[in-house]
Amino acid sequence: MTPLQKVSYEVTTTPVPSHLALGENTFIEKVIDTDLHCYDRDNKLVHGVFILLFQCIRSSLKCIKRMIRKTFAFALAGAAAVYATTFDVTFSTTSGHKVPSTLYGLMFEDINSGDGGLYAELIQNRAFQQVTPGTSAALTAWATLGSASIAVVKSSSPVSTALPNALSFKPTATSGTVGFTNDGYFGIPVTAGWKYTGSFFYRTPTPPATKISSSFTVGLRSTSGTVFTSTTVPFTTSSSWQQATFTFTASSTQTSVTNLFALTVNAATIGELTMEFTLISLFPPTFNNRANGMRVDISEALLAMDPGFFRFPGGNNLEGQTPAQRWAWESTVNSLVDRPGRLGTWGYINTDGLGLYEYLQWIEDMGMEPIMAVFAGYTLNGASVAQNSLQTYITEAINQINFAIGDASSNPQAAIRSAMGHPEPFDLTYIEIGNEDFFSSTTYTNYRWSAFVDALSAEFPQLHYISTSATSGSVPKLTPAPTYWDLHIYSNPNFFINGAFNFDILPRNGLQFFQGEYATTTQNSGATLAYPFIDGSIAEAAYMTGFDRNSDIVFAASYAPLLSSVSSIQWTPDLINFSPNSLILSTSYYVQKLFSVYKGDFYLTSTTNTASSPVQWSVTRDTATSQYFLKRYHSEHCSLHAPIHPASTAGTGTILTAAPGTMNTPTKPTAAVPSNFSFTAGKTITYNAPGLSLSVLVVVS
Ligand code: LX5
Repeated sequence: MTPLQKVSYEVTTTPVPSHLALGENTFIEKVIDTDLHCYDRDNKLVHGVFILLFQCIRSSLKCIKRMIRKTFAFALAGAAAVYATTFDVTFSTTSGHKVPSTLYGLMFEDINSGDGGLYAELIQNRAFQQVTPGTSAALTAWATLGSASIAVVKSSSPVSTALPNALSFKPTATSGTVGFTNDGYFGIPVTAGWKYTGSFFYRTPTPPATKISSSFTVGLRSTSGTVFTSTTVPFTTSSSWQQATFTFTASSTQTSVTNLFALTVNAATIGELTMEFTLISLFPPTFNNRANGMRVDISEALLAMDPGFFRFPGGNNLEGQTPAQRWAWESTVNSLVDRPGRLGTWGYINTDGLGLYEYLQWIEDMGMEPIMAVFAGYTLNGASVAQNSLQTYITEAINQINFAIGDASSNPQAAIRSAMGHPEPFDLTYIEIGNEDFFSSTTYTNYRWSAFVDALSAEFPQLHYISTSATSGSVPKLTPAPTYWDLHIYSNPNFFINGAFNFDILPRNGLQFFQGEYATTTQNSGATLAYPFIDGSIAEAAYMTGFDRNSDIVFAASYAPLLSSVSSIQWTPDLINFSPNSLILSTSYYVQKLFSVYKGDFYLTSTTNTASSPVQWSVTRDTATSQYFLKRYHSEHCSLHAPIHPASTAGTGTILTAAPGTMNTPTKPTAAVPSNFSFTAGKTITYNAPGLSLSVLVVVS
């Protein structure tokens, strides 16, 4: 007979979980018997989601000592009063299914989050891409310093075909410091010890007969003129473009980010000479010290989530409003002077400095698996590319994939990758064909899906192709029949609580699902959210137990959108909001992180795992560390009574809890953050959790 472990949960009047107390040991290895119940103040059984981690660590040689780690995550909503609650959960420690390493990951597109965000470039509008010369909009972020004039012009001799515009600069005095400034993407951080790396192109359209040799000064300063750091860059007048490079290091940290990058010159040295500048760039230290790289703090916050995959580059930003405005990989590679930029879907210009190469290199550095989307002939104006015009885009997709994984010695697209610094192919398994093609299901069904997949499969039979034309597990018929489907849902807390079993009821018929986008975007009342709030985040936790439980058919899931500036916002809420020098990690961020870090690699069958159960929960195990997880949502204070065998000696835990409505915001970025605790364990755990909380309890025995 299969041995069982009994885990029960009892109500207490303790509003904050502070410890685990020990009780009777009913664990008899291999199978754990749990039966989860939670009652509201009227003593009615209510819905719940619950995370439980067990960890068994075998001794290094003879496996004579088994350690059991238990992790319980509670999502409890409710007021301060506490009412009778008991949880009993039953699960096997042997039967179940594997949890894919890709289960929890990230979905990214530039939605106020690439330029000025993940992509570490500090200078906004650095190359005057896609602007109309002569307009004030073309000068976004730029201003004169001293007696000078600036304007964006179409250069008579542009630095490249891709960058036709330049900043025309002319002193209007013959002495004094003159120049121009850039105020960055809503500020520029000045941080002690940071070495900034910069460069710019310049020329003198009509150079003087006698060459002038002088120097520019570049640096960071306050708006009132206090220079924090600077250096000089020598120059000579020439009608040809020259590139200057420089570095400077900040010796102080400025609390304010209202700082300026300034390029100045002594007017006495050049008089009223007109000069042109473009691709004026400044980077702080980047993640993994990559040139043209990513912001360190954002990368590290994402890395802390232990993400398994990275879906990019959209989302809507893949599609564009028209085919001409689509994300086209070729425009995002090679040198930065070869990238024209584009008007992105979200209403501002993408520099495409964060291009295909930069995505793939960073994904590799982060240890994630790419889920790379290709444009599939549908745009946000509702139009589909005609069947007889589709080949261009199919070829483009093949080339995009070859850029990532082709043989650099024989494939021209792969050779670009190699020249950019990565001769070896990147890892790539998943290709997403389009985005949200349920909006254009007829053309997707009639010809687009088959045209892309037939052609791509012929070239790359080893890859998996993800369809985007379904909104639920009730998938439409496509030829060839897809195995992989990307589903998106944005809703309110009730939806996510009630939807925790959405995947349980799907047939096991070989289909694999990707919850490529989901988030609580409104309150149950319909009111919109500026930031994720704890009620929604805990509801997402409820939904995510369904991912654990159904990870035999859910191979990946990602909250969306991932990132947004606090100063320029198209979409709320977002998982992480950032300013130039800070991050606001939302309550949903912490939920995502806890699920991902504790996802395990094997789901264990549990008895309450049915759609009719009022309690939502799942149990998984990590084989390497022999960790076991159980997840739970509930709307009242609850306590946990968990017998363990063999007896535990000690445990650690993490809890995220806050009053209903709590959000992490720029003014209160840490209103709700997880806290860690430790406890003494033994034969039984008793754990008291407050309402609206998510806890992870770890016991080793
Ligand atoms: C959603 C769906 C924001 C986006 C789309 C993504 O995360 O770009 O894939 O936008 S929506 O709902 O307006 O279509």
